[in-house]
Amino acid sequence: MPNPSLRFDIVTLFPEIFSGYLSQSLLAKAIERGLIDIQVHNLRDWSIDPKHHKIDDRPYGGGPGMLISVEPVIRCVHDVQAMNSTTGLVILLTPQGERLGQPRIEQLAPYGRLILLCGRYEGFDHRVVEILKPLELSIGDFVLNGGEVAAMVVVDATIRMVPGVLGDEQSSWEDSFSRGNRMLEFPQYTRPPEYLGHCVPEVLLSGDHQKIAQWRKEQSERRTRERRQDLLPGDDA
Ligand code: 6GU
Repeated sequence: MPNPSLRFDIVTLFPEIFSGYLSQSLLAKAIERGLIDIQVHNLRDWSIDPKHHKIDDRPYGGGPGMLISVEPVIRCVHDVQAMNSTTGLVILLTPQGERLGQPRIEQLAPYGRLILLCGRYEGFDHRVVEILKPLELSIGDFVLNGGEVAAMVVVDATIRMVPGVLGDEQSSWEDSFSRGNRMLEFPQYTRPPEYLGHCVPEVLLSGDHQKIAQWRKEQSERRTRERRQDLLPGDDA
């Protein structure tokens, strides 16, 4: 099989978190068709402590919790990089990172290979950042127990950009935040035309495609105005 157009290497202390997600059909099909490849690596396998496979330690200067030590991470990333001919982009998932948005997602797929480092505990020894100079990403202004869920978010959003991953009938092209489009989606309806007194808007049953397009555009604009002022032009967020 030819090289996949996008390979992910996920470095984590909890590899089992990914198994359910990875067996989901869209992803499983894309992997089977050779479009993407996802390898999950247990950081504990790179511990420098042969006995207890310890990978964390207490922070200098005191404070609560434990930090992931620099040595296992550097050894792991170097070994993982050597598993494939492209070095790839190293991404560290951290609440201190750049807030992830669709423009950044669209830049990721062309790297061909993404190495995702998932933190736990109070984070990594800062020398991990100094040495690897990773792209640091956060998925929002809240705190997760670890980077695993954030890594799945990166994988899930990025594979949509790989040609062939989505079915013909689906397209990332028209996505709400795709390619400069910063509008919320209009509401959609399917059968039945009436349920518990709630009717499908008349215009959608009219068969008038021009009117339907106009209605959908108005709905998108209205929703965006009401819910997400920050997305509108002029509000440079
Ligand atoms: Cl990437 N990691 C953690 N631990 N918390 C987060 C996050 C990442 N993004 C938002 N909150």
